[in-house]
Formats: sequence, structure tokens, C-alpha cells
Amino acid sequence: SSGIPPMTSPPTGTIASVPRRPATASLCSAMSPDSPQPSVFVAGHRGLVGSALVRRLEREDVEVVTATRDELDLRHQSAVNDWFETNRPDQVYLVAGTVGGIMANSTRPAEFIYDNMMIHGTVVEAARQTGVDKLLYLGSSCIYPRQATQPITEEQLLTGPLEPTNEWYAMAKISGIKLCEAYRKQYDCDFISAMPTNLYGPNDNFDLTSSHVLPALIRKFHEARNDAAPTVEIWGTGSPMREFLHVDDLAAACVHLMHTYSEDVHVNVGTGIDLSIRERAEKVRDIVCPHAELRFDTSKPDGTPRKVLDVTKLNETGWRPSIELEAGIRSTYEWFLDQQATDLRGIDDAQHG
Ligand code: GFB
Repeated sequence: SSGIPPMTSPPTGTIASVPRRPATASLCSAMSPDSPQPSVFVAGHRGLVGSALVRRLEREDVEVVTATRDELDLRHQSAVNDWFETNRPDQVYLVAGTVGGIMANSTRPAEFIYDNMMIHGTVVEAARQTGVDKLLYLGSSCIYPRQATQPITEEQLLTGPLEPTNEWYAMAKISGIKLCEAYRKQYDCDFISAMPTNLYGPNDNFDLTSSHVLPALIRKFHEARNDAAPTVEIWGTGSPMREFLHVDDLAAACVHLMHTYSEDVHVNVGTGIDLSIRERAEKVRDIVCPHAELRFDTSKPDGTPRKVLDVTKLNETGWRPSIELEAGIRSTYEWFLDQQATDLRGIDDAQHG
């Protein structure tokens, strides 16, 4: 793609980390006088998923409302109740949470279980109290048993032990699904849940200690390209199988489910196609730094051997993903390069200003 500079003129400088950019919440202009726009709260709008949802909702006839972490700590029930009383959203996309890759999940189990349980507890309860019309809760494919039959159907939830590297996060996410189900049963709330596979795209976390594998690979190969390094280190054996979905596809699926789905059972969101981490690393290598060799660090964990989702239920609702993996990796790398250029310009401006 034209956005990626050739190897002969690599961008100069490296970055310590790529900060997340706040997504700008916008008010859609095409308001009909007869039907006021629904107000839609995207909880977690600065993250990978929330920022993609805000971009996607700009195309809908809705008013998007957001709150930064400084404005509203979603772990505190009374603050969340006050915010809902004041803002009265009609719909909620509950995509906020403490998230991270295999290492962050293993080393910060308390944060992963506490933050996520509190966030969904407060938001779901405030949504009930203020009569929210519809809420979509976002889980994760790690909710399923480590030894689940592949591809994984929704019915396999709670049929076996979890993968130890992310059981704390998985427990929180399972309780979130059950929370929505319970509110549907007891209070007749129209709260639904979607379970995405591994995600990637713009506004991801590229910090090597806490990120997921895809942004880590983009950054590692980019740095190898800048430094003309012959090898890139890949964690684990390279044999685990993973399925990846571009976050813009996930955002489109969430909006689709918000409009079309109203049942107890959560819905898997993915492509139904997986590749090994080795194959994935080779794809990123071919795009970013074709001459680098892969070196596997088997002292690092592999995590679950395979977790490809059965997406029959989603397909039956009439939705399919449209972003092909190679194009998605390319555009995410272009975003990463733009981000880096912006950061470098920011440093120059500060130095010369
Ligand atoms: O994306 P990831 O961190 O999480 O790792 P999970 C996926 C696979 O990529 C593992 C390997 O086998 C890693 O060992 N890998 C190779 C790397 N190189 C790297 C690297 O540089 N960084 C990272 N991070 N991995 C997560 C869960 O599991 O999946 C979350 O921990 C969430 O809770 C998410 O559910 C969807 O796919 O193993």
C-alpha cells in the first residue's frame, strides 16, 4: 500500500509508546423534527473498541455521549448513577474495561477481575434504574473453556475449566454475560451480550508489556526495520492458533446487533477463520520488515492452544465481516506510522515552540 514507506527510507526515531488518542464524540447533524435522535452512551470511548464505535455511530442518526475516566470512574456506583440521571442515555454500548494481552492478564489478575466486575455491575444497574432501552455488553472469546470443541459455539460457555493465563478476566466477563441475562429475566431489560474474538486496529495499545499479539508484532517488526535488526523475537512456540477481527468490523457488528438482536444468549463475533501465531507473524513480517527472521522465545507463555469461534448465529442475523486480514494489518500499520509521525512532529513543535 502506498501509505507504507519503502525500506530504503525508513522513518527516523523510535517511540517509547504510542498513546491512545481520544476519539471525538460528535453529534450527528441530520436530526429529524418528528423523531428525536436517540442518545447513545459509548462507555470506554477512548479504547480500541469504543473509539471504533464512535467512528461507526457518526454514520447513524444518533447523538453519541461519552465520559472520560477523569469525568466518570465507572467502578463507582454512585458516580455512575449520578451520570446516568443527568445524561439519560437511550442506548448503551458497554465496551469499557481493563484489558490487555497474555502477560498483562497473568501479572495483574486483581485489576483484571476487580475493574471489570465493578464496571459492568455499576453500568448495568444504572441502566436499569434510569430505564435505558437497550444495552450491549462486550465480552471476550476467553470466556470459553480451554479445551472447548473447535469452532466454539455459544453453548460451550461454562462446560469446562478456563485457560489459566486469563481466567481472572474471563471470570469477570462471564459474570457480565450472566448479569445481562439476569436483568433480562428479572427486570425485563433488553440487555444483550456480544463475544468478540481477538481484535486489532487503530487506537490499539502498542506497549510491548501489556499489548495483545498483533500490535506487538507490528511494533516489533517496525523497530527491527528502523534498526536494521536481523531477527524479531516472538513469544511462545508460534503454534497457538488465533482468529483476528478488525475492530471496525466489530463496531459494525455491534451496531447491527443493537438493531436486530434481543435474546438471552450471547453472540460470538468473529470471522470463523484462524491461523497460527507463526503464520500471523510471517504476515506482519512480510508487510513491515520482509528480511527479518523470527526467533521464538519459548520461556514466554503460549496461552490457550486454539480458540476459533463458531459464527453461525451471527451469520444467521445477516452480518458478515468485510475487512480482509492483510488489508487490515496494512491499514493498522499505516495508522501506527501516522501516529508516530504526529508524535515526532509534536516533539519538534515543543522543541522549536
Ligand atoms: O494476544 P495475546 O497476548 O493473548 O497472545 P491471548 C496471543 C498469542 O501470541 C500467545 C503470542 O500465544 C502469545 O504467546 N505472542 C507472540 C505474543 N509474540 C507476542 C508478543 O510480542 N506479545 C503478545 N502479547 N503475545 C488474550 C487474553 O489471550 O486474548 C485476553 O489474555 C483476551 O484476556 C484476548 O481474552 C482476546 O490471545 O492468548
